[in-house]
Amino acid sequence: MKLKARAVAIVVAAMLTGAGFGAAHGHGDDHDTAYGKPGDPKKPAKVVQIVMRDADGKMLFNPDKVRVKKGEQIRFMLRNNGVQDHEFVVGILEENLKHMKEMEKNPDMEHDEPNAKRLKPNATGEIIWQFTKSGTFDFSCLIPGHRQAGMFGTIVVE
Ligand SMILES: [Cu+2]
Repeated sequence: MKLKARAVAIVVAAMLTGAGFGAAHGHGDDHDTAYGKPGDPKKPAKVVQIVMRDADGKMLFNPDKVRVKKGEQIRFMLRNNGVQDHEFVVGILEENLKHMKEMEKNPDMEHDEPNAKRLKPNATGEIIWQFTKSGTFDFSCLIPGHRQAGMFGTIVVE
């Protein structure tokens, strides 16, 4: 029995290695992206609190600038202090802008993906993300009109 368990462990390890190898060649399905990958909730993470607000036609994230060390895992603790639904979507700027245009056609699109969270007023939520690549990335609320009203921020990974 012991031997069998060990054999299974080796197979699993081989599969994990295989997945990483696949990702490196651009066809992995483990959510590796140009801006990092979903974090592991069991591992330590730096907490970054982000508040969403809306008032007088303006919408914003506070803070709207976040600095991260390459390889660091971040636990974004999100709170919606506005009176409307808002969402937090981390990504590369071009993708977020493209996604924003798609949402203009489908405003009811809801996100619950490793890099995105939609919150009702007074709701809280969190996203754990590991930034594995250096660069400047975007976070936005992609609900139609919100980014244009000021709801975006920048993440600098170095
Ligand atoms: Cu919003």
